[in-house]
Amino acid sequence: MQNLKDYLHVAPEVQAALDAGKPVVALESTIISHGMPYPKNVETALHVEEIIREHGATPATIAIIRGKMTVGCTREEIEYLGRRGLDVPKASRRDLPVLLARGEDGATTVTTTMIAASLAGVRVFATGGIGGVHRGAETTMDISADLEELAMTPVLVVCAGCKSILDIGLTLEYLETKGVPVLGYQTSEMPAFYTTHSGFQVDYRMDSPEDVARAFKAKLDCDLKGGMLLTNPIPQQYAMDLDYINENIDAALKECEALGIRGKKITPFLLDKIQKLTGGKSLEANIQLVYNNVAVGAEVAKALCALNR
Ligand code: PSU
Ligand code: MN
Repeated sequence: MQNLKDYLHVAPEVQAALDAGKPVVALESTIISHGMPYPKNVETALHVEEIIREHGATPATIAIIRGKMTVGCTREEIEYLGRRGLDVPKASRRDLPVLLARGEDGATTVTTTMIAASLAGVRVFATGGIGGVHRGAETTMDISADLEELAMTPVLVVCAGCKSILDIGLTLEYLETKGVPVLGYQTSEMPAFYTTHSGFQVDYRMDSPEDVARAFKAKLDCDLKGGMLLTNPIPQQYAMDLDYINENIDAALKECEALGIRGKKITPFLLDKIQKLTGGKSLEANIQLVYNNVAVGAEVAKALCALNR
């Protein structure tokens, strides 16, 4: 891939860590520009990087900056992405070629963060929640590109499961079809983002970062293609009441439908609506679960590096 450097910029600190075989954790930018309001989004993104450093790994926040997939955004770039918010285009796989060719900016979703991480050689990525099969997808066909990316790109994604804005059961069926292992971190139940409870089982319970790293290494060693999903439940003290959050999710879904919102706008609309309906309580839970995920991500990245030594 001779011309790749025209489109990919890896920050010197991140490249140095990779060259030295040290742990790096990728982070997405749609959560900054489209997932949380300013200035909480910037505060959270910067604190997330600190947590990763405290755990002895190097953070790599990923975004498209002036036509380059940037692996390791600067503090100024994070501030810019957060301040511009929804004006930064949400960039999924289908958006990537045009944004790169035009030299534009883009907030990377789970999909494009996995693509850029993989091109740079970063194997572990931590975030809040992934996209999935939407409720009613049997008629709308609204299935996030995140699931296809997990099927083809070799990155381990740490998340808190998926929100019940999605059909969790169908999301798990889709991942099974695509051969994506769904692991639970110290749990056998798939977490549902704001709650530890979803009523669905994960494929395998993992008890330690080493356990996860060994399974992911086996996948890479056998060139099985695609990623893995490690679901990590929100810490109990920050978990929300199941009925309360589900009522608000249902209200947000009804409003989305009534307003006729379509396509890539659906997920950001629902996230924002839920935050407004819960008076910021869900935002606090969201922030805390991200902190928890990046800490686990850093530990898994360390364990993976130790195996490759
Ligand atoms: N779910 C969340 N927070 C998020 C997202 C999803 O709880 O910020 C973002 C992620 O970037 C994810 C994207 O990759 O939304 C999925 O969008 P869509 O459903 O349009 O594929
Ligand atoms: Mn969609």
